Amino acid sequence: MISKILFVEPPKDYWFLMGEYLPPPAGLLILAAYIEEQLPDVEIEILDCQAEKKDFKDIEKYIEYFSPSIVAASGFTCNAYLCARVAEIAKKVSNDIFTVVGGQHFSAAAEESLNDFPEIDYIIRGEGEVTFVDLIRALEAGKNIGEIKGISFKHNKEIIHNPPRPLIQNLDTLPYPAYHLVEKNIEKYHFTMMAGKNTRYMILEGSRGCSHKCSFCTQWKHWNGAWRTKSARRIADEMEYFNERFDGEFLWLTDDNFKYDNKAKELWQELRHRQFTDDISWFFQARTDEITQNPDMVAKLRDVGNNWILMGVENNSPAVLKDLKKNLQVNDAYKAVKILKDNDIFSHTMFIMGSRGDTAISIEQLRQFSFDLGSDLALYTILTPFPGTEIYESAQRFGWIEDTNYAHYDMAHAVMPTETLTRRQIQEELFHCYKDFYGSIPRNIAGIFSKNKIKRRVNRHMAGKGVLKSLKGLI
Ligand code: B12
Ligand code: SF4
Repeated sequence: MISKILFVEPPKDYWFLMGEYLPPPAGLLILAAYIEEQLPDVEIEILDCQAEKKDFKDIEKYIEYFSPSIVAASGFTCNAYLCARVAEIAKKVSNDIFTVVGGQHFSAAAEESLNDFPEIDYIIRGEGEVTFVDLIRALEAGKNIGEIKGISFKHNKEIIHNPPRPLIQNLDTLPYPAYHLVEKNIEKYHFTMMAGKNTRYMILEGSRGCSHKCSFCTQWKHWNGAWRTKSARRIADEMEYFNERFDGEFLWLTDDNFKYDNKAKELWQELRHRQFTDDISWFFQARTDEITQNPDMVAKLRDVGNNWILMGVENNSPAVLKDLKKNLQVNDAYKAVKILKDNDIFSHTMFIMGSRGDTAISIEQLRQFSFDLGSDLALYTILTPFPGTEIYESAQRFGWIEDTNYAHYDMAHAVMPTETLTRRQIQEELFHCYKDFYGSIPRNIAGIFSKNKIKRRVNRHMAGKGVLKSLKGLI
């Protein structure tokens, strides 16, 4: 009898580059909402260890107390071991508990994970909602798991990967994320650097997937190379609901590729109609080419609260961009930063170093490019071979990976060398990027005295001693 499901958000490390934050466990809330809708008799709880400051001992006690039929967890590559540990604890409490994991890492590394972690019963690959509900129904009815699309599992020591599940056609049919399940924690969710310590931070989905195919990115493969969006009205409805029902004031859209063409105008109309202004700020990620092609819409969305945009600029070298299959012009980066600045939108750029051909000279050129670009926040990262990416396949084939500890797959640790730089040298280069950018006296003075409170806050964090100390610790 499947009567209770416990979702566990394990205790994780902070991504120190973005300062202090506590995110709601968005993926789990989205899944939980669908299960609640389809299987109203199943009792669901979410144990958010980050919000509730619980450790693995507490997880064990909670599983004993709640006595669930299924324990489920989700994690990125750098959190994979934590999810496996949750499954291990569940099995320790009772071997009858079914353990289920999903998400981008486990989908891509299903075979390896089932081999390495015998405590995991089922891996749900790709889109989770329908597959998880089918699994629960099959377990309840004692039906053959082999018929459920999208699942990987072990049967008599053999690993079985059922065929993939087709994607949900219309994302508007999904229920709203089940924030009511974490209501007791809701006032704790915040993102200090982005919105301040006391501003309530909530995550919602505008779209899933991406139509580009960058060689370092897990996102497009996870969603079968398709980009699907909710309608503008539905996104606005969710934003309004989060604000009115839960006082959400800083809303993070999970979109990795916000496409202006498809919905920006309608979204602006919807939000304007609902009198969205600056009181509710919201964020997404967009490509520089999308921004340069849609300056008018960028300006309009600013008027209804979109005050921070993250852009994957990645690199200054057209050859590296080609290698990364990013399909962007370097010049778009300059134009996009200018468009954001002209509209008082906080411009956040991301850079990738550590490509195979990178040298000390090419990284110095990348640094120089990032200074010239002059975005408000520059985050430098190290090329990381996440399972499921093309880079991972090449790295495996050619034996580039020197560090196989997934806990280090956070884009701040160098896990493979380049042709000319050791991992230690890459780590030192990363340190220098931050030291040179955030140690600049004119930039710091401009940050401290900026009229824009976001810029003052970001400057305080990035120019503080904490970031450089953490980066030095990685060398
Ligand atoms: C919001 C976000 C964050 C937030 C926090 C999110 C959180 N709650 O912890 C912040 C800013 C803190 C963050 C940090 C990082 N992030 Co981040 N983040 C995201 C983002 C934009 C949205 C996540 C989300 O909620 N998606 C919506 C849900 C519905 O999708 P989903 O989780 O994939 O879940 C679906 C399925 O995968 C499946 N599923 C997932 N889990 C499970 C579990 C079960 C049991 C089942 C049945 C199904 C299932 O069902 C769900 C519904 O279909 C994603 C990109 C994206 N668009 O997904 C990146 C992403 C997850 N982040 C990524 C990375 C690399 C990081 C960082 C390491 C560094 C960085 N550059 O930001 C840090 C790590 C921090 C840490 N130590 O945990 C990568 C992960 C790649 C990988 N394989 O590891 C992603 C995919 C971005 C990318 N394009 O590469 N992130
Ligand atoms: S990096 Fe961005 S543009 Fe490239 S595939 Fe991933 S989400 Fe799409």
